[in-house]
Amino acid sequence: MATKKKLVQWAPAEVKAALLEKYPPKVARKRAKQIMINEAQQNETPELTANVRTIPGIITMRGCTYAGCKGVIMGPTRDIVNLVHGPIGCSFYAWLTRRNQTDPGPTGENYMNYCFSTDMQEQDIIFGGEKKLAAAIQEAYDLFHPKSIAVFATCPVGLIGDDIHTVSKNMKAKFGDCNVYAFSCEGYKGVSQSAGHHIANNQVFRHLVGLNDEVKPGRYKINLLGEYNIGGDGFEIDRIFKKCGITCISTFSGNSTYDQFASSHTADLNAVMCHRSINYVADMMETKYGIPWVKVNFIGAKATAKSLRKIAGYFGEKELIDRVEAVIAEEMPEVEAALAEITPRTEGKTAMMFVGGSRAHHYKELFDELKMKTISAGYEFGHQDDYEGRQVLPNIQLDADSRNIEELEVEADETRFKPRKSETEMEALEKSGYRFKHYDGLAADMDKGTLIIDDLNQYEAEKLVELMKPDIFCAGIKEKYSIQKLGVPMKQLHSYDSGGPYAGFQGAINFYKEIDRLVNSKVWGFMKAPWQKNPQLSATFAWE
Ligand code: CFM
Repeated sequence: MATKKKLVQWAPAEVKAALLEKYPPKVARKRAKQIMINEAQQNETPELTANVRTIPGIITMRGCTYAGCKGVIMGPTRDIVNLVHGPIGCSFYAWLTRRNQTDPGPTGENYMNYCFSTDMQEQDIIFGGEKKLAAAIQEAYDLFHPKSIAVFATCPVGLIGDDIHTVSKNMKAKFGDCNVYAFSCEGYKGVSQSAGHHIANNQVFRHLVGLNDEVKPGRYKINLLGEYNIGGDGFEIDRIFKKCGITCISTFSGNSTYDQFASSHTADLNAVMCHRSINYVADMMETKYGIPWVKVNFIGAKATAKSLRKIAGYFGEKELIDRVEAVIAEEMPEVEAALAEITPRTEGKTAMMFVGGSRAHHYKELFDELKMKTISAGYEFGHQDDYEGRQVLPNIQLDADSRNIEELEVEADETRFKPRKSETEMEALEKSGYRFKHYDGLAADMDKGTLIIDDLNQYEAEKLVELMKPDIFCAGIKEKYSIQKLGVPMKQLHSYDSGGPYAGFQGAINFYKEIDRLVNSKVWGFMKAPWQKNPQLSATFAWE
């Protein structure tokens, strides 16, 4: 293992067969549908099975529905009290571990440092926890007088049937000046955290979006959807927006506030970064308020430039287009200088990425810039459209697990629906190659013959590393040490270990340096002790 060859020869079909070899036939058949040898670019019908239950007994990389709702979507919002109704562990483990950063701003209102929980006990499970929940909401209100309190259900809450929505509604009516609402995001509600995103999107749309009609200053107003300010990514993107003269009304939900959500319907474009977690809100805002959405990606210097141009192109005004070009021209030399220094050391090296529902795709940009090859990638909980593009959406078969998650029925708002562009303007943009409501997915960007694997598990991860010997493996904390023990450096792409930001221009430079450090470190060659490599010890007596 420790002897690293430059180019490992492997045939994708053989690797796939080797991954499935140990499984019982039924499991192997199921898993085979989630392992795709990439040649399916631009398909109409999905080739890869995704967003289905993990087979019991398999140690998945996934998280739960509660994690997707409380941790992912609502977690980074600083001035909403996030109160978890459940046993203390659910709250504690969802507290600050994701490294979403916050700047409390001039008001200083920031509840991120607190861990709010009803701390359910056995007696609450037996006798019901609604009274305890009401008391906890009251206590949080008395202590902090927040504008808003969000309540999150954990597994036992759903099992015993506490009516968190009625409790929240009653408390909201009682307070009069605090918006209280709840999320039925029990951990078991869906097959992964993805269901939690959908539940969060629905409730944010229902209870927050559109509450503040006040028009904010700014000429080019957008929302940045699906950016969570991990390791300060959002701060770097904000810096660039400011420089370009783009006003970000609201971020869903990195370093966000209650008022940002409430005002988000006043923006003129939704720029969607993480398609998986937030496409629901983008679609609903378009239907209700007439705000179009486009996919963007601020991971990778070239991708950042492309996304900025996309935003400028939408507004179509020379002033903005020129300014964006000037910013790109100003930022790129430092990026190029870093690449010129680093790429001779990274060129030709190989990477694997198994992350969430969008990063495995976004980060490929950065590896491309480093001239590294992504030989295998996949999502923990992406849907088929995240892999193969939104054109497969009409052909995705909805199973009972997906139907279990509420779909909001949205109509155009009678007074506030306002198309941001005329039909002819939209057509002209589309004709010039501009694509709204579109995402190509991961497969389109992966080379032919690479392996795309959904819901990779512990066993397959190790097997894959053993067979394909990548120079770096990217995933999360659960994978980190088992991979490193195989002598391959492992970079966390969820929390960034202790690094970041990796978004935007400055972030790209940070990433190049970090990857250079990891793939060129000699330490990985010392993973085996001398006696493991050569078990025959020989010695001589001192007097010989
Ligand atoms: Fe979107 Fe995310 Fe991701 Fe995600 Fe996540 Fe995350 Fe992720 Mo971890 S919202 S899908 S649920 S980009 S927490 S910031 S890194 S798995 S790839």
